[in-house]
Amino acid sequence: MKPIRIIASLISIATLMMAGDISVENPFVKEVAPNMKNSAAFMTIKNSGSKTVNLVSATNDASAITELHTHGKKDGMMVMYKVDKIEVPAKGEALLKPMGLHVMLIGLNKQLKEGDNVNLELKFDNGESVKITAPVKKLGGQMKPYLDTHK
Ligand SMILES: [Cu+2]
Repeated sequence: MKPIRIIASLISIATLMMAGDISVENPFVKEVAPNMKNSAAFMTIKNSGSKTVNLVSATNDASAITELHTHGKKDGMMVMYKVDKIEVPAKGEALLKPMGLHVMLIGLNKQLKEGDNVNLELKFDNGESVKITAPVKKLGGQMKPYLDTHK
């Protein structure tokens, strides 16, 4: 191995150590119609550590309120509801996706259109805090029943 490659490897190891156990992949926020006041962020959260880590809160720069939500059946109806945490298993991942777990953006302070970005900060119960930038994407008609339950 050439000296320069050894140095590069050491730097990447140091970066990984500082970065902690949590990483976020493929974040995106759903584009919504101009009259909609809420949207949601989706992503894959990965945990490279040997202990379960929970996402316990989040903030973002596009809405007044940020909540952790899931989607499921209650009294025979498909509804959204708030959860206290989203579990990211050790050496595993949590998948936040339409019709499932999501970060809810309530009270949008601007219209979100494809091409915009939303900055989010995710806080975990191991003390880690992860900042991400999520592009706004158009998801099409599949999201309609999902958004209707967010009135
Ligand atoms: Cu929701």
